[in-house]
Amino acid sequence: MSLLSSASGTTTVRPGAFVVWGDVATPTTLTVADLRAGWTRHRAEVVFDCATAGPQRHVFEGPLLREVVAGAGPAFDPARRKERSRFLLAVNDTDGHHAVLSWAEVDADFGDAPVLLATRMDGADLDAAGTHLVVPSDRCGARYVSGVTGVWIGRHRPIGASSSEA
Ligand SMILES: Nc1nc2c(c(=O)[nH]1)N[C@H]1C(S)=C(S)[C@@H](COP(=O)(O)O)O[C@H]1N2
Ligand SMILES: [Mo]
Repeated sequence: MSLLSSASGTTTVRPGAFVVWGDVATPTTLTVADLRAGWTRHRAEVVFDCATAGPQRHVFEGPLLREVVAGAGPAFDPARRKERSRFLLAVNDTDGHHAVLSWAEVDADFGDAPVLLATRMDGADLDAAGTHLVVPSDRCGARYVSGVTGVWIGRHRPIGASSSEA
């Protein structure tokens, strides 16, 4: 309960930490140190365009978003591709910036995008600032959410779906 209220912004997640929540077996609070210790680190040299500031170049290191989210136990059968393709991800900071992705975008059987939750940016650790969403396939920088405090995963619930389907 407190995890959910933290992630939705009604209480404060402690500095540098974020909550993985939504349709998961185990809502989990993680720090950048947890990300460093718990998953294989990947590296991404990226250039993205900011509508106001122009091209930005950064080097990020950190685990794959999909592996971190998988650790919380998303409520799908990992063997069923059609079931996984219904899931959405939403990543937010504390100040109202947020970005939505589809699970299929990052799933190895679908888009396989190497989206990271960075522990380092340009050689500096992000423990104090919080993890940074890295979407190397994006041309625009808007989904490079810095200071992430929440990662939500949930199933799309179509209008009119019965409760057993929802
Ligand atoms: N938390 C947060 N992250 C954010 C934004 C924001 O407003 N808040 N803006 C995004 C946009 S529009 C861009 S272009 C990049 C800019 O990244 P940089 O200036 O740090 O290179 O950050 C992205 N991440
Ligand atoms: Mo931007």
